[in-house]
Amino acid sequence: MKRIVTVQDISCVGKCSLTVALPIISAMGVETSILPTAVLSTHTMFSGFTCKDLTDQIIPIAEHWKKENFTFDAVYTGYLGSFEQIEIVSKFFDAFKTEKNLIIVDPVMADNGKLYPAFDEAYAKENAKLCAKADLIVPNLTEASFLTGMPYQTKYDRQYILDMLEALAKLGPKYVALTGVSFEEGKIGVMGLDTETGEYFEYYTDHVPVSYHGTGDIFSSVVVGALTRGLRLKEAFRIACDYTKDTIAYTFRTKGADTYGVDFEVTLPELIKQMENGTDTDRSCL
Ligand code: PXL
Repeated sequence: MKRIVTVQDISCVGKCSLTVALPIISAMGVETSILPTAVLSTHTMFSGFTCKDLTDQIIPIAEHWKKENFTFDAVYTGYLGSFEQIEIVSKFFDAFKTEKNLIIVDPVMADNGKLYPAFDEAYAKENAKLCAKADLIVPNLTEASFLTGMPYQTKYDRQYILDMLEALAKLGPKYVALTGVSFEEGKIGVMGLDTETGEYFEYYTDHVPVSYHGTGDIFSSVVVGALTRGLRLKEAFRIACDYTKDTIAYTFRTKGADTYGVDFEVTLPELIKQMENGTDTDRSCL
């Protein structure tokens, strides 16, 4: 069985970060080790949340894992709490990168044109350095604009997205994928670039016009699970787009709009069925 490690916070209530990555990637048939970077009572969209920072635990945990000779088929990072944490996670990448494994960075820090409350521009710049070490990055449009310095636009054409992908590629990752891309009313999806071959890929689904917390983490977790199971890049993003859209649609149908989180637990069986095509082979070519 393949094994990944995901490095992000645990928000005890509020479906995001580790409380979605762990069940989703496990359900996809991949052992999911975790490295919690902080324990929060809830995610930061609730007021009055508590937070215990665990930055000082990252290096001792990594040293123990090294002694035990643990290796990971992928290292996946999401929400990281501080500038200092990014520097330490960057060292963690150096320690656990192998020739075959994938480093996947979801540079979680912003949405809808704005940084999340805990972050500033200096944090965004440091995040760009982490992206440089990744094999694949999956920013949304807002995060991509903070990473590249390109203006954030809500109305854009294909050239703007191509330019954004080129600018992200210049940061250094092998593959870049922009999420939340929409060229057509009622459709939304992902557009990506393999910087080595110059090939683009894209996939769109119907746009359910509602926003829930944690759906970016669900999307990235599915991409990580699918790639680790040996699926190709395009296929992994198709499955992630469909699963995220179906889960949002189900939640909207049964609960209506709120900002809490989606009922991904209900749609997991469908995702598991999609994984029947997983090959579990090493990815010689994405
Ligand atoms: O879903 C991203 C996320 C993860 N973890 C924490 C957050 C957020 C987004 O706000 O606050 C703690």
